Amino acid sequence: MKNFVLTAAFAVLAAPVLADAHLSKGTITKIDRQWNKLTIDHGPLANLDMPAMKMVFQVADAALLADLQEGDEIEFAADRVDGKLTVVEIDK
Ligand SMILES: [Cu+2]
Repeated sequence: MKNFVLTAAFAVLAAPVLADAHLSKGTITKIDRQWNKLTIDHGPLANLDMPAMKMVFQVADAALLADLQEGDEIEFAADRVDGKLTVVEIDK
């Protein structure tokens, strides 16, 4: 029984970590709601083979910007969409 409880606790604690493995950390330094762009001071992006830097991203969907403010620390996923580096997911 004790083992079961420990295993269940591990599964609950580990699941969000594993689910977020594709996300990278960053701080929003500028929001351009007119053109759906974000400037993010970001950590390394493994999937894009990119080191940490500050840069502008296209945003896939304006709805992603709804709750954001400059200075927010986020976790996000970026990918190439039509040749442009684009934020496709944001987790605040
Ligand atoms: Cu970059």
